[in-house]
Amino acid sequence: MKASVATWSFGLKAVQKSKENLCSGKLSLDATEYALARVENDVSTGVYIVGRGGFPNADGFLECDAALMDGNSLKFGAVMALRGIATPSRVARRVLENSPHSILVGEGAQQFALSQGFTVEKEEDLNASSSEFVMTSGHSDTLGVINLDASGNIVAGVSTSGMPGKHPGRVGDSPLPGGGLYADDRIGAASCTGDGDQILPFCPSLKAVLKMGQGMTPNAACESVIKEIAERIFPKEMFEIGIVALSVEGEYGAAGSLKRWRDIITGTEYKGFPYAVWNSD
Ligand code: SD4
Repeated sequence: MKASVATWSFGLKAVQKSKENLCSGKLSLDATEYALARVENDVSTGVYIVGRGGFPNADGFLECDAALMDGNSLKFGAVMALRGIATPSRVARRVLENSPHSILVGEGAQQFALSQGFTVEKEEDLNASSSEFVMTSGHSDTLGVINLDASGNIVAGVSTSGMPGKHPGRVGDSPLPGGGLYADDRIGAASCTGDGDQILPFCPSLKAVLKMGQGMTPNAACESVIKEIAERIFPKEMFEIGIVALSVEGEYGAAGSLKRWRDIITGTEYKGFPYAVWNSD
């Protein structure tokens, strides 16, 4: 069984890319990196969501977080608050494979990227699509991708520019193991998106994988994670969170809260958390 799942509707491009690569025999790690990078650097439509053209921070700089986790080796590679690089997921892959460390941040992450042959781009070239467009069209800004290849290897990856106007150096849940992503070849993988400052202490991706390990379907595991958060924060207001999961059998599922800050700002009705999926069945 081969399968691919991604967060939000723009994740469809990542799933299509993953399908192409998984069907041509690529392994999950490659397929996940290529899918993330395709969306990060998507020149086909002129609309960018993550990576190039993501939301600037409070100082007007694009500062990206990205991570990959391999469910077979349990190796983890992440870059956080990385400036000047349009495809942070590619740097995260290099951290996973070519660095003795798992996480590199800020200047250190950029220094590492340079040592790996990446080019630091000018800020103007990284503001390729107007954040205004992204805000008003209701696009979300975190891509989570999970891929399962024919050998049974499952990999999760994420890429985000984080919260728009964030404090320089701020990191959310997305590039943290157990937070924005988790993968284990014995069970499956999960990835989540939403309000990272609120999400972070709940470790939703780890919890979803553990629940699948206890026998829940991916859908039931995702719903259970969201319900537990809702119960735990009651009577405070629920925050924005969406989670996708894929088992090593290729079964998928997702759940989300019925709240999205962009819709509140723009006065749009939110119809639920969209995600994209493909499997070879
Ligand atoms: C963050 N979780 O940095 C990300 C933002 C996000 O859709 O997922 N937006 O907090």
